[in-house]
Amino acid sequence: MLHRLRELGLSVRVFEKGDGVGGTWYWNRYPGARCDSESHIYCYSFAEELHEDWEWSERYPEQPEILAYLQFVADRLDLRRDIEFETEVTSATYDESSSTWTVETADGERVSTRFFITAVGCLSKPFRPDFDGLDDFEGEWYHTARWPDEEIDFGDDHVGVIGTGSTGIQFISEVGGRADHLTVFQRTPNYAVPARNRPLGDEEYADIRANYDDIWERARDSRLGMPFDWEQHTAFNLSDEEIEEVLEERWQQGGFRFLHAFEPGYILSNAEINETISEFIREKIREKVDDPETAEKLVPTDHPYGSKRPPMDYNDYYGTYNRDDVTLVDVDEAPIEAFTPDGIRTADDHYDLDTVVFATGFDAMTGALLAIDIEGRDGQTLEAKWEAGPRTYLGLGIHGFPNLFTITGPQSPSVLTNMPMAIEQHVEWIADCIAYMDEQGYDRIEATEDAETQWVQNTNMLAENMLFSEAKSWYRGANVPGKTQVFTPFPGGLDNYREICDRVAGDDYDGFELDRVDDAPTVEGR
Ligand code: N01
Repeated sequence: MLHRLRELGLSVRVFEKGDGVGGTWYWNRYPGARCDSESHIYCYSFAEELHEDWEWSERYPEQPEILAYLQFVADRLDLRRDIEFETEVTSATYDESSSTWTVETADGERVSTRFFITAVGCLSKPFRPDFDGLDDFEGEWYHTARWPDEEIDFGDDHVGVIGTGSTGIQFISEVGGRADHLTVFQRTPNYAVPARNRPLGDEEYADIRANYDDIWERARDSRLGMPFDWEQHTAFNLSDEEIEEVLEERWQQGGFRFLHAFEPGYILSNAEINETISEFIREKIREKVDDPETAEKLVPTDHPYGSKRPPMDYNDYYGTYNRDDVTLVDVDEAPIEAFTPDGIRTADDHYDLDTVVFATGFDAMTGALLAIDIEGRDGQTLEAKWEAGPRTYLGLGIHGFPNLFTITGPQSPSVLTNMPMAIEQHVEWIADCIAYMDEQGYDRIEATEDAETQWVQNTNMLAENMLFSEAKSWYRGANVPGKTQVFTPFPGGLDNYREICDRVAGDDYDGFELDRVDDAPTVEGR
């Protein structure tokens, strides 16, 4: 966004809480952190020079490599000179008379700006359950999303992990065998599909480079922002054996290619085929875990495959439970009651622990936005407006909050896609919109109430027709006690969404109100 706005000749200041670039990949340094999107598409597509001078080493990039990539991009595009690091934005207030925002930082600095753009991420405010007794726990504890920048030696420790989402699964398979004992506190099992990570060979890489234009075109024009094909759109007319064959082939390919066995929207809306796929994975889990009782605890039955974000298995996750030094504790059956000075007490036992790792996720989608005290027109706060759940138009604009753009905001495809594709689409759309406003002499843009209401209804209706409502997921805010539960990302596909956004822009920003503020003081170049 910074790069594009500079290209438009605007003056831009970026505020960043961390002391370096990287966002998610700056904060999530836990052992095993890796991206589930394949590396060659988990990067920027807009500048060819970036592909030419960067080479990914593995099919899925590890956290240090992604962080190094983002540092490389920041240097190459000379971004750092406009970024204020270690600076937390605490509030942003819209002033109607001048049509400007005043952004305030924790240091007390106040900046006046014509446009206020948030790029705070969808999964950036960590969520930690409020367990009794944590203050009295005499061991060490960490949250995976605030991992220290140093190696932690678990060697002699009894380590406990709470959480078996994507993060927990990566951490558990990486640390199983590296600690004296690992105890996993699982509330809900998940469907982990083998990622099938491997180094990227020279020939394969040359092929990727030679075909990048085509790869990006297919990724942009896809539901999930990934350039993968499916042979059969649906499973209609296929026998059980043929379906099994397709699934087995995709299982061998691994990662998100498995989710492309059939068209992903179909998998997520057809309960019958979804159950066949879910059962296929359940059988794989049963095959991998030696102890049948442990296996059954690891088999998910409470939600359909894909109705929660599907995790990946990089390191024989299920095999980890065959080790003598790894124990699975079902805290759905016997919940965690409290921390004690020596460990964790559940409803039916006590576990002695030296270290506890919270892999308990995030206050997703809205948490980081609402952590900033945002006040729009007529003194309305975003927190008050979103009390019953987020309301946006396209996930880009909010009625009552003029000249605020939210990159990967609620009700945009964001987390249901390969994120860089969704981010780039938003960045391009916002930059084009600002350029259009300048060309036409507009000072202000605001989503209309009608357009916003229709968009929220549209998003909800699409989600209701899919299987998402059958899972207690962070997609719906169900992981944070007390949070309003509403499905938040746009589930209609990045391809369709892009078309809608292009049509809106082509129609003079249909659904937005644009106007001039005659007496507004000009804020030069902002
Ligand atoms: O968080 P989660 P995450 N007692 O919310 C458990 C992305 N990501 O950090 O399922 C006991 O998925 C909770 O249990 P339950 C990816 O989009 C991407 O793992 O609510 N347990 C669950 O098991 C992912 O989806 C990559 O019953 C409690 C876990 O904590 C998203 O980040 C890598 C509990 C939280 O799982 C979030 O993943 C990693 C309690 N009181 C993550 N409270 C990539 O590769 C919560 N839990 C790109």
